[in-house]
Amino acid sequence: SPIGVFDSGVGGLTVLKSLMSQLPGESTLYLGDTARVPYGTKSGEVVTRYSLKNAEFLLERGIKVLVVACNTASAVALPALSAALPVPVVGVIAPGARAALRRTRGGQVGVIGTPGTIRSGAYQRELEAAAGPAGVRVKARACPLFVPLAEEGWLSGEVPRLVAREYLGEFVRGGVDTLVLGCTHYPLIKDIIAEVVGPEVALVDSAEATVEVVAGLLEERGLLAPAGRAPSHHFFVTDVPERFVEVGERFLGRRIPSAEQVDLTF
Ligand code: DGN
Repeated sequence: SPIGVFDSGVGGLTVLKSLMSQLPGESTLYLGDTARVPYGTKSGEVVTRYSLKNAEFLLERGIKVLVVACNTASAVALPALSAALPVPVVGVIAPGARAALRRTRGGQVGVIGTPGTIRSGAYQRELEAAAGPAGVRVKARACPLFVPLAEEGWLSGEVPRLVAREYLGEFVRGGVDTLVLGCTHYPLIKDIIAEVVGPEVALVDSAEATVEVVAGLLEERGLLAPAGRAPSHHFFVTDVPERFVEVGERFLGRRIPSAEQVDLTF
């Protein structure tokens, strides 16, 4: 059976991209809730309601594990999803936080994400809990303008550089040695972020860290796809598919042959 992945829209395709390269034998079902995007600026209550709906849709199609690719949904809805689902649920927050703790030298970790993710305090809590008595200093900042820049493909040049400087200049100078990219869209503007924060700051991609956790979980539970069968990848969206397919190809780094529009009624 396939791995289910959902996100508020195209962003989770960065997680799917890591998944397809780290676990090339696995089939996937991806749901982008494009009718209700963005999640990043909505309340936790609403994002949880949408997330449960998305999960139910994928579950009905026989997934063996659910990957919550959206940082905002992972930050606010993971307990509700884990309680409601009969299959393992993996979010992006805990893997990203743990990867940051493995990387940090001075225990000064920065987190950037949507307003919803940062406001929830989920990364901050996870980092502190996982650091234990060793301790960690966490600084968090919402960078909402990175989302439209990434979707517009505005990945280099003066405009994204200025935005990145505004968000991250002071922030990083305040003493951060490791920075968690806590939003699905940020891997696309990683180069600009790296340029602005400088080579002394390690960047942690939650998407990659998450797929490592998924791989470990599948192996541990004997759920890896049998070798020798060609994997399939299906895409579902809740709005018309045109923009998803066009923008999504940049996030996924390969063609999306088609996406099926589905109606998740409330
Ligand atoms: N997918 C969202 C996240 O990772 O938080 C970003 C897009 C959005 O809903 N604003």
